[in-house]
Amino acid sequence: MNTIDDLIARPLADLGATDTVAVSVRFAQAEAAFVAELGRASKEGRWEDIRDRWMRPQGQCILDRIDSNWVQSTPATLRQYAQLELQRLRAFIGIRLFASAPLQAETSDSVEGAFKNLRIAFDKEIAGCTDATDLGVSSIAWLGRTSGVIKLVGDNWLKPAKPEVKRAVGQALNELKAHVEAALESRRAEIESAAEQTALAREREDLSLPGVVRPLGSRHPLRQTFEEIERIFLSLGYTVVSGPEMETPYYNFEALNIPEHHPARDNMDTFYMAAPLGAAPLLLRTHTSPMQVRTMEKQKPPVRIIVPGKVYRRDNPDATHGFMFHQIEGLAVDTGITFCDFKGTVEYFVREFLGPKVKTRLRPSYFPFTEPSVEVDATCVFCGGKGCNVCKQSGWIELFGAGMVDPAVYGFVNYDAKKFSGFAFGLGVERLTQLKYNINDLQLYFQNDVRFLRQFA
Ligand code: FA5
Repeated sequence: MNTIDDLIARPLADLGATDTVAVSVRFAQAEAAFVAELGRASKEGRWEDIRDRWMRPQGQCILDRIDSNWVQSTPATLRQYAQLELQRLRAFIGIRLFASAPLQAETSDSVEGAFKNLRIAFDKEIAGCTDATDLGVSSIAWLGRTSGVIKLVGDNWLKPAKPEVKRAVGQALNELKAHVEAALESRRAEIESAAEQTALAREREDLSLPGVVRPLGSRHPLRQTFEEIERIFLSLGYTVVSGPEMETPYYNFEALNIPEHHPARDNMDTFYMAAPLGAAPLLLRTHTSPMQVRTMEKQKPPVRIIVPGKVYRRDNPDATHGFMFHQIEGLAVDTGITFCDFKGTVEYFVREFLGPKVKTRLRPSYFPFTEPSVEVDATCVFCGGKGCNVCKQSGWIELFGAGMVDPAVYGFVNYDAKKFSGFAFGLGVERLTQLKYNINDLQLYFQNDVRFLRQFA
């Protein structure tokens, strides 16, 4: 292993010290060598040998050789740094030699003066500490158990002190130790809080950065149709009500003038629930019309309601059929409601929903609960009425079924059929949405393919 004399004989660059870290390592080696030598020499009572070897004579001592061999030969870029390291080493060695020399103090005043020098040296050193590593080094240098300055002072000043100053030395040493400990602690707190502030400043949120873009969902096309239809009828003074999807045959059929074995049940034959013995059977409602009866049972005219909701039928799924689909029922009952009111309402709705150019026509039809009954057709939205594949060249598209409420239905809800009249309609939400957006397959609504759904965002 190289001795310190070998080391300082060679320029720093030869020792591989070509950056600040490597330079610091070499100075730390020199410091460690000094501490070891001083420790050995002090035990043998020859601390002066170390002083003479490291600090005197001028030009020959180790510190001066370090200056000429290491600092002066260092390239300009690193020289200033090496100079600072040397300065630090000088202070380190100086203070230890000072603490190793016997205390020349006859009075308490001179004791105080000696300790004041130590305190000044310590305060200067601690003020130069900029991080936790510096603090650690200073802490060991002053409080270290084997060669810290406080230990040296205890060994070299207190132990051999003359009786008349011993007490003063002991007290001053205690004060110095307390000062060193307190100052190290408060400097540590300062450095930690400064580091925290810096970290906080670094981590502060940059509000100018673009945010995280989260894909937004959109309303399902059927929901959009619901909302559009509700908007139109709310503007006409209708209210929105909802009813049960599980119905009794009475509300789904009988009260709507569709008795058992009536052929009109055939195309609605549906999903029945197994009912407990004696309980009324239940079925999944096949249309929203039961809510006509349920509403009129509860409410005297005037009635103006729409009923959006799910319905179920035993239909095979295809491009225009589902076994579950949506309807919006409409019902208006009051005194003096005529077929003209019905026609005006239907025309207004179709124009609002499909656009002002669309014309409507009424075709005779049949529903057991309306009389007369009609199918409402609109001029084809795809060809404008000229005839195309969608409208099978007819120029017309079937929209929904409707009619004037059959007086037989009023009989089930105790309305006076001579006094009140009204109309009802049942819109198929999937079909109306198909027409509005030119969707060729009803099954697309329920397949959850975002490529389809995104088109309605
Ligand atoms: C009825 O359900 C009557 N309750 C409508 C009504 C109400 C008439 C009030 C008079 C007064 P219909 O079975 O035609 O009628 O069905 C109404 C609409 O539901 C149809 O025009 C169609 O748009 C839609 N629809 C019927 N079956 C299906 C199905 N399987 N899939 C999707 N839509 C359907």
